[in-house]
Amino acid sequence: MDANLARLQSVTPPEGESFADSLLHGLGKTPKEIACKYFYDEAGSRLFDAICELPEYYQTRTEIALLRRHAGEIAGLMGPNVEILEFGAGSLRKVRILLDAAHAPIAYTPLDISGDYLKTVVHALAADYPALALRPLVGDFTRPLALPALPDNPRRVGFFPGSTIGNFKPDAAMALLRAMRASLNGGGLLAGVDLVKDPVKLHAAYNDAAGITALFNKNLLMRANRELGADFDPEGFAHYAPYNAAAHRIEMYLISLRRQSVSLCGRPFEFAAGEPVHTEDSHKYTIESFREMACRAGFNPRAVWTDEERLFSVHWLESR
Ligand code: AVI
Repeated sequence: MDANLARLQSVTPPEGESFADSLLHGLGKTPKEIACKYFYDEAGSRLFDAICELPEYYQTRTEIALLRRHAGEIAGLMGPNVEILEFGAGSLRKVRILLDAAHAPIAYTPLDISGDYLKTVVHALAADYPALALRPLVGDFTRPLALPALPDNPRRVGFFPGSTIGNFKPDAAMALLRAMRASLNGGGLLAGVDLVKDPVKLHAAYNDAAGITALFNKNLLMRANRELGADFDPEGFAHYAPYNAAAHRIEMYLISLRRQSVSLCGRPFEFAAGEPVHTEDSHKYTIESFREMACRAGFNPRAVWTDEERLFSVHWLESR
């Protein structure tokens, strides 16, 4: 065990609703749906990492380039001796850029819904940053968080990269920003936000030629088979991800390719040929529309950085 690495701690109360409950509920609705937070078991988290490497998925490399280019300025805005709290930490790749630039950061608190995955990735970071207190937390950042206090109460800044905010409907996104602001105790938030752009480019990012996004989508069905003994045939469903230009969002579905019946927790679910199961929305913002939402959530939007093609944006928001 690395001396600077605390034991993985759970910070949200045990889920009132399990994967099974949520799936039974969502597949009982018309139209059918599966909540996108269930993408991220260990297999799904790895598939998402593979998506981030795809040539079509410009988000990750564009955001990383922005963080690298402006790391000095970002570190100045964050200030010295901070605790960085990352919401939905994933592979922990991007935070290294902040940790390398920050002035004597005291602690890093990655929060992720996939405890198994977090446990694996956090060790490498502990070895590379021996002076940093690392406090991995497993939990769902959309739910109330009981964050343990650190000795000396360092100023806390939030890090919410990857445009995960886009996976929430606008009302929920604003509520989430409000809740984050509350858990930052007056500290700022650095957020990565994907921008509205050419629909062809957006479509390609969610319909990659190698079919990794399709596998990521179908992992929901495979997860139900693995964890709940369901009998989904992943080949019986197609990945479908159109861009809804009016609503500024990619919508992701699994389409049943034939009439079929699937057994889940002892209950049969009927799917018509062509019937969609909604699995995700990925909302895109303009710089102005995101800043406006952040304002309504109680932040003062300060610096914003974007690339030459205006594909992606990184925002520094100060708590009001
Ligand atoms: C995590 N989230 C921001 C990704 C997105 O782009 O909405 C999830 C994803 N879904 C398909 N590809 C990537």
